Amino acid sequence: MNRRHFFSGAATAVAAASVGTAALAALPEPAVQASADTAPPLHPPTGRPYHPVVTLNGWTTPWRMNAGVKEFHLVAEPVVREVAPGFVVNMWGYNGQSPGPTIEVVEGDRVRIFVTNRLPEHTTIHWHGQRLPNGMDGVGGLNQPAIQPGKTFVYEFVARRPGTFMYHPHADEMVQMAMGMMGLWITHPKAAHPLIAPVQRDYAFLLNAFDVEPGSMTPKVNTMLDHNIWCWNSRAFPAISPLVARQGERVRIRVGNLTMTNHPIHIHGHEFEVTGTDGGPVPRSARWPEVTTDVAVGQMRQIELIADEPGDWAFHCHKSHHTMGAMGHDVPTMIGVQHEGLVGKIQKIVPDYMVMGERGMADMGAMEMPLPDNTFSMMTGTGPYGPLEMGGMFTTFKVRADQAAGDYRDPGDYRQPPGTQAYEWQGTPASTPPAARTSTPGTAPGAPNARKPAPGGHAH
Ligand SMILES: [Cu+2]
Repeated sequence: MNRRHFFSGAATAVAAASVGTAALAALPEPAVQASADTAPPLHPPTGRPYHPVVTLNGWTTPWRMNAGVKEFHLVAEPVVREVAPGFVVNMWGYNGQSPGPTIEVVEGDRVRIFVTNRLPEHTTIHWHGQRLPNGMDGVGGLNQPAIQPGKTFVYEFVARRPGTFMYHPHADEMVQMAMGMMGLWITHPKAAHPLIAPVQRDYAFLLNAFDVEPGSMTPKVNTMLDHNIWCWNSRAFPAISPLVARQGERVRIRVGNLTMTNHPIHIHGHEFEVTGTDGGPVPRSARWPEVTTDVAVGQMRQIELIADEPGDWAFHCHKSHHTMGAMGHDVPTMIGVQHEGLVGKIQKIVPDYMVMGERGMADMGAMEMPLPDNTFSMMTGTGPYGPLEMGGMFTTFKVRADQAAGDYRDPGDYRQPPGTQAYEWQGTPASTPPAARTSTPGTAPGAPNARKPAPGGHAH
């Protein structure tokens, strides 16, 4: 089903049709999404009004209004997620995708969520950050029996406080989150709130990570730290949608971390404030300007900025190995190693062999090294001035004076006004010789104390 069809057809039909008594006794039809594209915002057809979020490479599920209760239906199931064009991964998710659909409600809404389990093992859903009755918190064994395959459970509570939340299993959770089970939950304020500013753009995404060996299609689920596919909403650069804004707009970006490590999220050209967490809005006295904010494991951060600088601005995780694709792992440092004559010999044995990193790794961004089936290259993406040498947790924040309000389409590459771009100096070339070495290896002060890593060990 394509997206436009989905939103003009099924969504409206589910939410707006007058639903008969028989239908109300039945489960709500689960809305399913086939596309990994960013869906347009879902303006609420019923219930209290709100300004909807845009989920990067995701979507918001419609609901059914049943006697004043917003009813949702999540189906936990195996899905095939396109992480990037040419790279699909067998994941577990909800309603056709990983992450599952974003749930958007309004403070004070009574919400009923039907959860059907179509996985081969039991599951539950925990509603991270919510105030709710203990029996609705979704920790298998502690708050409820697990939902067995084929069964449907019902969660029901009032969305008591506005904010940025997420949902994920609390049953075999290492495996189920490693397989991609998670989703966003946004509770909008019911009225003007002293700590929640109106914004013109409201973006949301989850940080997630997978361990997929190049050439394979299914994540390894027992990986503790050494993940190689770094994603925003199960999507990797250059396939992550850009965030776009009209110059002067106030923009909110909500980020939640369900990986096993922290991610310093960094934006170029603008400063922002953290205006909220999954614990609620941050008091004004506790806000300060930042250009990077660390999102630790299990945390959410809601940042806000004024998009007042036109351009295509990098927006990424600042851990540089998180902006690399799958091939970036286990590559030895070759800087300074002379390969002359070696390549031909190796190519007799390994025809596709290519030297990596003799002068640094930037060559990798431009070379077309043959890749195993079903992966994506280490450093990729091309801009108007060449390869970006990025992969993973990276996208762009595109600010334009002529972007129409509410238009989320990619405006294309930014054209810098003449005289505002770094340029090559055309004077006499520098002739200074390289600095002489002041020591030979092993003779520098402290050298005897330097230790080699243990054989087989490698750091990240
Ligand atoms: Cu990171």
